[in-house]
Amino acid sequence: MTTETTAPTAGLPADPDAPAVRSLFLAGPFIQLLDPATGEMPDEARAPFDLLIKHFEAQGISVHNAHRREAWGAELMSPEQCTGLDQEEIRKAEVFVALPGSPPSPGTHVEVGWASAFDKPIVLLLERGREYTFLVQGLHTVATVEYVLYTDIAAALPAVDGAVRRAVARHREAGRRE
Ligand code: 5HM
Repeated sequence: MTTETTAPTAGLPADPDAPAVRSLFLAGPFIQLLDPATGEMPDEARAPFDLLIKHFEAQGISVHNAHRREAWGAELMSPEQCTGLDQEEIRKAEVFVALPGSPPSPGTHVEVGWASAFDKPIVLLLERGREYTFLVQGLHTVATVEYVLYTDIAAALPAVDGAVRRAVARHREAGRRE
């Protein structure tokens, strides 16, 4: 398990031999973060997504994220619209990164299931001191998973980069052995 204190240096790829990553799906809690008065995510709820999206895109990675796609709640899709779209985008993405949420995000847990069933390299961002369900804790026994324990997402960005790099490298290595 990676922590923000033992992280390798930032940047993807900082190591010239590290595998390049072209696309990524970023999942996380959505409905529970909408302000009932406005139907939109308040700034503080958007911040971790916004930070991660900008961080990955600055490295040339194409990021698919439903929160941004749906204008942070202002253009919320129907279940019929978003389900197939999300599944297809996860299928197409090279890496799946998720904040499973605490309290848990039901949609994100469905997506974690899809990503592991599609055999994607997975990075799970877990907030320190929170509880996560057994199948999230144990997902690494059935899929290529890197966990990042964080207190502050911004401080954890180098650890996130290291986890993405390792998940992709381990996945490619496993593919070569098969
Ligand atoms: O159950 P929850 O809303 O927390 O599910 C969030 C996850 O489902 C996100 O990762 C997002 O990719 C997907 N989702 C979506 O794409 C969810 C909703 C609302 O539940 C939505 N579009 N409108």
